[in-house]
Amino acid sequence: ADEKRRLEDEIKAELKARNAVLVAHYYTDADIQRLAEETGGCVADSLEMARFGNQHPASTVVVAGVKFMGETAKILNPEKTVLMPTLEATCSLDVGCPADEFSAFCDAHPDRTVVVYANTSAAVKARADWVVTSSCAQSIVEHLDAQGEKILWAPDKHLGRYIERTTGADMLLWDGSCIVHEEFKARGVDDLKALYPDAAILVHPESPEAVVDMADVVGSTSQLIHAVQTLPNERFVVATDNGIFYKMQQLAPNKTLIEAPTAGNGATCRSCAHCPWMAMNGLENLLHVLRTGDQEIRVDEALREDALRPLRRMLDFTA
Ligand code: CIZ
Ligand code: SF4
Repeated sequence: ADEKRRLEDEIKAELKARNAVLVAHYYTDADIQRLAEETGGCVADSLEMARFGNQHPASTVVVAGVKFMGETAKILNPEKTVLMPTLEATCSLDVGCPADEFSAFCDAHPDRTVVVYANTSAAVKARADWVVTSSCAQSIVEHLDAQGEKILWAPDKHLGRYIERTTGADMLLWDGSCIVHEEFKARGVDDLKALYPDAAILVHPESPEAVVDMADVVGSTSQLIHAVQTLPNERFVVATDNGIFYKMQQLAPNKTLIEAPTAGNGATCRSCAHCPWMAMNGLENLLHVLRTGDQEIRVDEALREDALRPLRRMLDFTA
């Protein structure tokens, strides 16, 4: 505990000395989220992280999350230094959508408007017409569908399928998935529902369709947090990365939160629904990058300009 305290104090001092701000995702470990809050940074989803980093006057933005979030910060803030605790923190959606294969897929379907999820590399974004996050994907696809556009969607097939069903848009889906959300099991959720009939089921749409179908609320991280604060239920079954419990419990201390099962028999698995890449953000590597300037995000300028266009569209649309 003393050691942790020492690390935290040193990180706080380094953030000040460097004119740096810490921006953390809801899925990072509680220590990191707490530190972001205590130092005037923010804890947010990827859309809010992008906005916050963009508006904050600090000259260095430290992004605790996964690589695409750091890249997005750099694309929006080329004049700022963007550091991450580790550049090794990636995402199965990003890894599962290599830019060359994706580009060939787009070439094969030139009649479609290309919409990509924020969880992609700068090179994939550069090929897109629109970038979306799970909090704005539905309204952006609705907007495009209303204009009669056919959509090519990448990379998450579960989120794509959900949006296709809710909007009725014509969507061609890339075959990608999140290794965390993909593991939630409908059978397990069903068992919990029998045990706690009064509980509201909250599901992130990166989860399999059968789990999404059982939800009382389907939504992005910020929408699920809002649901815990506003629904009258005392108990919630939550199907998303368990890093989110820190913020949910902080904002709704009297509610009981239960992790959705990643096994079919209703057993909960304490460490299953936690992204291994988000978990790579720790106090020690955070302090190290603040001291050394190591693990800096760099994006090629021509690529940056191409990736900025669809990102700007999203930010302007949601402004
Ligand atoms: O699963 C992720 O990486 C999410 C939900 C990102 C986001 O949009 O905040
Ligand atoms: Fe990617 Fe899933 Fe981890 Fe989010 S939780 S960063 S989508 S692997």
